[in-house]
Amino acid sequence: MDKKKPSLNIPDAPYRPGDEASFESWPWQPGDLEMPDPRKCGSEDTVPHAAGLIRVLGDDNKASGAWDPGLGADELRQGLEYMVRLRIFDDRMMKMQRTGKLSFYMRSYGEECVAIAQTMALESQDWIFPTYRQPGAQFVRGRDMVSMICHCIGNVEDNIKGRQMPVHYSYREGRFISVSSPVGTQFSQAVGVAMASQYKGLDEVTITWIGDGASAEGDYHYALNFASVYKAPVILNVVNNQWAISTHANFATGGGEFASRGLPYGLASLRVDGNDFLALYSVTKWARQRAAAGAGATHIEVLTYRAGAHSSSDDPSRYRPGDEHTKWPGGDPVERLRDHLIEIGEWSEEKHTELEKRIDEEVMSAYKEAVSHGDLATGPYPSSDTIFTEVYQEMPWHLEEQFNEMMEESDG
Ligand SMILES: Cc1ncc(C[n+]2csc(CCOP(=O)(O)OP(=O)(O)O)c2C)c(N)n1
Ligand SMILES: [Mg+2]
Repeated sequence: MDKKKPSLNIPDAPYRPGDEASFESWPWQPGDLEMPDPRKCGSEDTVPHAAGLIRVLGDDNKASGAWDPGLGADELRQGLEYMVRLRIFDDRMMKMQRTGKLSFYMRSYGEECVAIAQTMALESQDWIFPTYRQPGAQFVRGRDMVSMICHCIGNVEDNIKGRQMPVHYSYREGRFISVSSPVGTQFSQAVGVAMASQYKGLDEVTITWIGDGASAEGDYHYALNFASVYKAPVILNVVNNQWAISTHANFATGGGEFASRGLPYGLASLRVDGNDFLALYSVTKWARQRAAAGAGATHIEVLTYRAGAHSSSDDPSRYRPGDEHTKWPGGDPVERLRDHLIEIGEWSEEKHTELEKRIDEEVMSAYKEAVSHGDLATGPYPSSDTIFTEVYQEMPWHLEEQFNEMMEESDG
């Protein structure tokens, strides 16, 4: 008898180096998707939104449709400025990494819109549970660039005293929770905090993000289940940027469908163009209204493309076509908002060039100030006694024992 050959479905990336990438099968035009009443709608009312794509900015750079948030020019220019700041900051920091000034770096290239538009749509008391790909939320919450660079260097002014890898920021004043290196953990923690806010009757909403790859972790499913059971005021975003280092998004779901995974959990679920500032702002505002009204969580697939390398340690030309990001139908988020502002007569190429120049100077002067507190090669670094402090409010006995031992050794 012939032995049946074993087989298993092993998903693969649609394109590999040398292939011609094409994304034509996606529904790219701003659709006619309705905006349901956020306070009343259930998961069943969002079936078309999970299957479709919410888009406001069309290829003609005009805004249209029910999801147009109607933002004023000042807010749009502010959003553009934050995005340009993040892009230039990232470029400069990557150069610093390449010249040995930082040990490691991760850019948000192509995804600048995500954290910035979404954080702008929130209230200042709302909690942020980010990944390393949402540092831009800190600009919206007012974090000083010098302090961000001090963290990336790990010098004496690093607010977390060298405990974390660069880009794994903590920013208490902005309610920006420490980025966790084990991916996915923030998703279920965010739901817990949202449950606490609801229990205490506070007007606070929590937002969190997870990558397409990390959504294959259990934390994602625990989060969706708890969010659904307790109707937690939380906004659960899956940033589908097509890649998890060299692993294609198809590996996480078997076919690249993320938004609809919220539906069987009974969660309102939407897919949004993650390179469209207006659409992202709008869905987040909608989800916040929903959460604040006690209608529960919203699950959002943020559809985008990781245009850069995963990190300073990665070389994407090894596993995907080198020009794949230029084929992405969502285009570039910064250029799309810039072109929309120009289209409505509220911006110009000259103003944009001036803005880039001003921000570049700002980043360079912030870098100079940051290294005055210590650089990677020569320090000064945070003192070694800080190993024992600041994690626990009161030092537990076993740490106290080790601390005393260290002090005795340094005395002797
Ligand atoms: C639990 C865990 N597994 C593996 C890693 C190594 N790792 C870091 S980032 C990453 C890819 C994550 O991809 P994705 O979730 O799609 O997020 P993206 O980087 O695309 O934003 C992996 C595997 C980790 N940090 N934590
Ligand atoms: Mg990813």
